[in-house]
Amino acid sequence: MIYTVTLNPATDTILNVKGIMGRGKNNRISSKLEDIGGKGTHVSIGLTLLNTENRCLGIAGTKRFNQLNDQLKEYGVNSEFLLLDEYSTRENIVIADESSKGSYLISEVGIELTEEIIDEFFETHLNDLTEKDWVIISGNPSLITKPSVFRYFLGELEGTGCSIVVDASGENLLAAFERQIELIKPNQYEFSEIVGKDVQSPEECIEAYYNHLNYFKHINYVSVSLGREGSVLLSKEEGYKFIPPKVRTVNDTGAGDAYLSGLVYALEKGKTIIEMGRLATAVGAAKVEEIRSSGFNVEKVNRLMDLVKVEEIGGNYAIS
Ligand code: TA6
Repeated sequence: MIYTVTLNPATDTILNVKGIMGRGKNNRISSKLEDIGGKGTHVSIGLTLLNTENRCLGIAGTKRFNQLNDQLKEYGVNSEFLLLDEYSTRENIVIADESSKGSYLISEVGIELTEEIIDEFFETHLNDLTEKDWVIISGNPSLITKPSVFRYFLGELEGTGCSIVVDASGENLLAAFERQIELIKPNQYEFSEIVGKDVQSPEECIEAYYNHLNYFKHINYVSVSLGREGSVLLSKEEGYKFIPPKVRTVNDTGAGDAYLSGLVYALEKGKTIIEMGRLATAVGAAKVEEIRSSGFNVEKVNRLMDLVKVEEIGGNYAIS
């Protein structure tokens, strides 16, 4: 079974604005949508759309939880959350104008997790994990949660023998380097921090990866998103660049989560690294054409798959 875990879920209120957003003017709303916030929730929606059995888990505030859960049910997502009565499920705001330059994301803080809450989460939702299972941690705990709690969570997970995927940032991403991890998905800034070099292109990314292989020895795959440059997908044996086809950007919020759902789908099914990257890139491209933060058109994914450009750029880099 594939489990996604969202440690600080949210609902997204999406405000679509006429014209180009600006200060000192009346930015008029053309439409307002309630959607699911991320990030593991978005990965579960993606896996469900790709017709892969999965369970969407998380820890949420009791207040406002129905606004999230009702939408998950509409997508047919099988979800179970540990609810904390003292908190409210947070609301994030996504503002998308007609510039096609990307959206604005404004997010609430959310819930503070503790090791005791993590223990309760394991007892109630993760108590029968085996080495056959996959756990996809997507999204960070809130900024008021101590980094040691995420580290503790990873340690408990590793103890079950399950396959772990981590899409997190900052100290939470660094905690993944202490564990045996299937896949991480840093963006180029997070990757640059890890290798201590400002990588600006897929080629620089590949070179930095192979010149710092010892950093990644416990991580089987590294996917680095490089914005309009596309992404690179790296393993110790090979590395590829994936360039998405040109699409019309309506709302890029959630594209990374959709991309991850494509990676996880292919990885869990034992597909090749090229098949993983091609599907993930097509899913991410299909998502940005959607007005919502979550979901994508599966027929569009199938059409876009063949338009994804793939270049092998793994090379004989000096391995220090
Ligand atoms: O990746 C998109 C998204 O999941 C949005 O839906 C929004 O809810 C945001 O990211 C949440 O990110 P955060 O890092 O605050 O959990």
